This record gives sequence, C-alpha cells and structure tokens, in this order.
Amino acid sequence: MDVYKYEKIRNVVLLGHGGSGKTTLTEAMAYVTGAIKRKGRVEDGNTISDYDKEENTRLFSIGTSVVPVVWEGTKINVLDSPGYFDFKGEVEEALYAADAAVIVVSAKAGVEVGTHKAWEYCERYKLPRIFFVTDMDDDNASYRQVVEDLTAAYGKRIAPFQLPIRENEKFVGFVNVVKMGGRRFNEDGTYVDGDIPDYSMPNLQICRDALLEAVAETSEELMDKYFNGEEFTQTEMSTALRSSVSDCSLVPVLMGSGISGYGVRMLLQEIEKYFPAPNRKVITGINQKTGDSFAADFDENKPFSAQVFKTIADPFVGKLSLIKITSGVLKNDMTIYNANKEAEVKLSRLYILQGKEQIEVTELHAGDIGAISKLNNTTTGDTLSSKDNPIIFDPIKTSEPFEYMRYKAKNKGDEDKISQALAKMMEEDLTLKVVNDAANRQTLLYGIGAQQLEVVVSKLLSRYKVEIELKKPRIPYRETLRKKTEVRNKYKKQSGGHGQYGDVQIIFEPSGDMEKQYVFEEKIFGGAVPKNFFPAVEKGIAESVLKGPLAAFPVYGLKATLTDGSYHPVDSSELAFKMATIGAFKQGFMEATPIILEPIETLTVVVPDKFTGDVMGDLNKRRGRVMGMNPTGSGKTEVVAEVPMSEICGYSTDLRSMTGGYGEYSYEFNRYDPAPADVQAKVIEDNAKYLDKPEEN
Ligand SMILES: Nc1nc2c(ncn2[C@@H]2O[C@H](COP(=O)(O)OP(=O)(O)O)[C@@H](O)[C@H]2O)c(=O)[nH]1
Ligand SMILES: [Mg+2]
Repeated sequence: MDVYKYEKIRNVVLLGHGGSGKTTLTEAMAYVTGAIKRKGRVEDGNTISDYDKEENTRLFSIGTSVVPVVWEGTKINVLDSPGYFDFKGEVEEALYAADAAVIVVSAKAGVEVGTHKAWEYCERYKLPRIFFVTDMDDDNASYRQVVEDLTAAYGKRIAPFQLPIRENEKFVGFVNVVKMGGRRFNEDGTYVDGDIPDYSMPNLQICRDALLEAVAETSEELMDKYFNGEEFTQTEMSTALRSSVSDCSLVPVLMGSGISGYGVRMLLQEIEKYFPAPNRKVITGINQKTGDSFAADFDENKPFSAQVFKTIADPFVGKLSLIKITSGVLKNDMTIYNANKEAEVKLSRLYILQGKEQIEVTELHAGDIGAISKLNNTTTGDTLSSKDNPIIFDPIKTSEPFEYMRYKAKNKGDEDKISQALAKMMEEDLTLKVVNDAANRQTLLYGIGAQQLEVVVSKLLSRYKVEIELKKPRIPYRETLRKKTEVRNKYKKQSGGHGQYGDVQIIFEPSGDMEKQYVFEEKIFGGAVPKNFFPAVEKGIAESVLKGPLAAFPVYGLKATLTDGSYHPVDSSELAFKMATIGAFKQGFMEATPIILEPIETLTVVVPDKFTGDVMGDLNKRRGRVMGMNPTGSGKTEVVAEVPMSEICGYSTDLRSMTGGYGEYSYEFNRYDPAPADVQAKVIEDNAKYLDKPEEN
C-alpha cells in the first residue's frame, strides 16, 4: 500500500441500523476499487469486514473493521461499524477515528431507529455525512419514502443528489441532480450518460431548486447571482456544496446496492469530492514535560503523535493497537513513547489493517489510520508520541454498561483462566466490565445488553476454551433489626477432655447508623466476662453480620452491647465466647423484628416524547416512583424515577422492546429502603437454602 498524505485521505465510518447493508457496501467498495478480487457475502461468512467467527455464526457485525480502499488516488479508510446497539462501544471508538460518516439506510426496511441514532452520533461528533440508500435492487425498495422520512425528521438539510431511474420496476440508473443528467448502469456497475425520464422531471425540479437555494446560501456573491436568476458554474456548485457538506448544513442522499454494486462508484466519488480531509478537525493535547498545550491538528509538519482508538487482543494474532496519526509522520523504525503509561518502545513493524489482514507499511502520515502490534502496556485511548514531546490527549469516552449478569465458571479450576481471558476482552471492549461483589459472594459481568454478554460467553469458549454460566444476579439486599432485645446464650461442651464454656448476655438494638454493619460495646461489671474475651465476643458479632439469619444477607445498623455473662477458669476460650455470641445473635436478631432492606436506584430514562407514557406505566409496574420528567429538547423527555434494583434487571431488553430501541437509560445507587412485606417474604423464601450452607459463587 502506498504512502498517503492528509489531502489524499478520507476517514469514513459507516453507520446505520443493524442489517441495513453496511458490511455488504464495504465489500462492494473493496471490490470496485480492486482491494479484493472476489466479492464475499454476509450469508456466506466470507466478507472482508465480518471476519470474526462470532460474526459469521450470527451473520451480523460485532466489531468495527477498518477496510482501506483507494479511489482515484485518494485513500478512503472505511470503518465498518456494527449496527446492533449492544455493540455501540465499537461505534463510539470508530467515531474518534472518523472525519465523516456514511449513514446506510435500506430502501426496503426504510428509516429505522439505528438511522436516527446514527444521525445523533453525527450531530454529537459534528461529522459531515452522506445518506446512502441501499437495497435499490429490491423490488420493494422505495427511495422516495426514505427521502420523505428523512426530510420529515431533519428538514431541508436533506438534499437528494440522485433520483432513481426504473424500467419495468428494475433499478437501471439514476438522475444526477447536481449535474442535471441521466445515468444508465452497465452490468458491472459502471454507468453511461442517458436521458432523464419525463416522470422524474417534477421531482427533479423540486430537488434541484432546493440544491440551488442551498448553494446560494453559502455566500453573498452566490446569493446575488441566484436572485439575478444567473446559472451557477459547476465549479461554484461543487465548491459551495463541499463547504455545506463539510459544515453539516447539507446532507446529500445517494442510492445504490451493495449486492449489485450499482451506485457504489458514485458514492466513492462523492466521498472523495465532498468529504473533508483529516486536517479539518482539530485535536489538542498537553505536553507532559512543559504543561503546554500541543495543537496536533493532523499537521504532518509537527512532531509525531497518535491516538489509540481501538485494541484487538486476539489470542492468535496477539495484541494490535489501532491508531490514528494525529500529527507528524510515523516510521516503522521509530522509537515511540506512551506518556499515559510512561512506556517507550522501539518499533519493528507498522501495519495497516484490511479487515483481519495485516499489511506491513514503512510509514504513516498525519490523518492516516494504521496498527502497531505488541504494545503490551498500551490501551485504547492512550496517546503515542515521543519522549522529547510527551503528549497526552483527552481519553476516548464510550458508553457505561448498565446491564449485568452473575457469572460462574462451569468447570472448577478455570477461574484464573477466565479472569485473564475477560481482562483481554475488556481491553478490546471498553463497554465490558467485571465486578467482584464479594459482599454478596458473586462476580458480575456488565455490558450494554444481553446479546453482548452472550457473545462474551461464546468467545470465551471458542477463543479461550473456558466456559462460564450467566445467572440472574443476586440483589445485594441487607438485613437489619427494628426492636431492642436482650439475650443470654451459653456455649457449653464439657464431655471429658478440654471442654468449651462461653456464656454471654447481649443487648441487640438498632444503632441508627445504616452505613456501618455493627457497633460493639461492653458494659460488664465485676469481671463477669474477663476482658481478654471481649475481642472474641466482638469477633462473633463481626462474623454474624456477614450473613444474617433472615435470608443470609449482610446485616447493617446493629448495636450489640455485652452486659453480662460467665466463664469457666479452664474451659473458657475465645472460640467458646465467639460461638456463644453467634448463638446469642441468631436468637436476639430474630426476636428484634428483623427486616430486609432493598437497594433503591435512581433511574434516568431518555426517550422520544411519544414513549413517555409507556415508560411511566412500566415503571409503576416495577414499584418505581417517578421523581421528575424533563424535556431534553429535540423531541425527547428524561424520566427520573426511584426504582428497586431488583426491578431493573434486564431493563435494557425491556426498554428496547418498549421503545423500539430508542430508549437510553442509566442508573445509580440511591439508598436502602425496607422491602414491602410480599417482597420480603419472597426474598426469605428464595434464600432459605443459603442460611445453613455456604453459597457457591
Ligand atoms: N438485496 C440486497 N440485499 C442486501 C443489500 N445490502 C445488504 N443486503 C443484505 O442485507 C443483510 C444485512 O446486510 P449487512 O451488510 O450485514 O448489514 P449491516 O448489518 O448493516 O452490516 C444481508 O443478508 C445482506 O445480504 C443490497 O443492497 N441488496
Ligand atoms: Mg455489518
């Protein structure tokens, strides 16, 4: 692969609803540009982009792939991102490397949730974009419906650059609205000039007028020309359209088919023509030595810097750090420095990736995308630079995971291998998180959604040959007491040989401090219990509160006061007093009106206004209390509610089906509340089996 300078580089992320045709379009672009000799199909599991085993078995993309193609001397780094929402971490990483986006919409399925989410990403990251309406080879395709729906949603920024030409229902060509000419496809997807069909005229005029208006709005000079009824030159059109696309005030709509390849050449041409080179963006870091800010800005005349936007930790190919050069030139024999990890490395090899293929290159210039292997200390988001000019950029932000399951090793002894494998997976996927919830004797796996967690289970088996089971997480309930009781308990074993004797009288009562599990005091008079056994009594309390007698959950808010007891000069021991205390606690706690406390979360749900009622109704069914509803602008409402944690397990799936995938949610712990009687009864019933025996994870 040649060396490309920024003006000849385009970094383009493909966004859009799952199944809209992104991977197929990537394949068509690679084929049309000669990057691949034979076109694969998603169904056959042989596309350049969906190369992972999991992607082939499930027939959809899970990870973002980089597929560089060259069109008329310009290198287009295509970032094919997954459409399914569980894998949005991959999309968010790709958005850092992209300078523009192609939003793929199926003309068959029409505008979908994923289309709107793609638009929101582009608005948030201020990415110039083009809509590519694919599936035009399908008889049920309706380009008109897609354009209408996009215009309804996003107004006059939507600018159709093409109109379809059909003969006998078959998609045979298009009208170029910018150049006002008809085009007919040849079998191989190339096209020739042709007539504009009469039936296109009315629509063409509408689209053309809108385009001319948009061009006129780009400058006073052009506005004057427009009002004087003068024609714009093609150069004026292109320049004006390029600036409108770059500043996101205009979003062209193109069409075609990833399967037939029709329209793909036009898309490549428009990407080269209208999308900006990487230096349109700015990026600033801090020099760790001087504290000065360093405006890298994809300027190749500045010292080298790069940002790691993705990590592949594959057991077979080893670790790959995918980088975007943010300034200067990186050569394959340079010594680079990771200021985040304060680690210096002498490079031996430098790659570009083409799907899973690693192609060696000698150098990469500012704005380009490549990969470095075996940077063991480096993680996604790190900055690479040089020791002389040690730079750190802001880290890469991805969504926080809220969906979680309890997991356990299927085969005893695999625990270490599993945590090492999960550590590798978390390097690859920033939206994965493992939490060791020791208090509730469980390890938790967090992700964006259930599908992602399933993929983790499958990857652990296929890549690392270890198995886990996902289980419903244990809710971290707590136990506490309501009343004051006083109990006397004797622990006595005196049947020959060294006996055991411990006798305690303890007051158990609420301490009033729910942050603490217990406070222990002693009010012994006359040495009824020798001082040296006080720690043993407290130890008995400390052990008892780890697993309450009501439902085996940790006890909080207990005050225990040792008030009396007796001892035996020979048989009394720390163990005897600890056991006496544990017995006293079991009895005293159960006589003090013990209750279950349940964790309450503050849940924030953001949905389009039309779903607010459904969300509220559903929250009521989850014993939720709505605390507020705030319009967030752009037709969305934020609903804030207090909901028991037990009621939001699996919420991501439910919210997705309630809102067609539009809903976003997050939650944070708020407080513990007494559980209602029916909930308490259920918790006690479900956990009775753990009272006497230690739980397995
Ligand atoms: N007929 C037709 N099918 C397509 C086209 N593009 C994609 N598909 C099919 O739609 C399905 C999803 O395509 P894929 O590229 O995986 O979509 P992605 O999830 O957006 O990457 C696959 O079965 C493809 O064969 C197209 O232009 N025409
Ligand atoms: Mg795909």
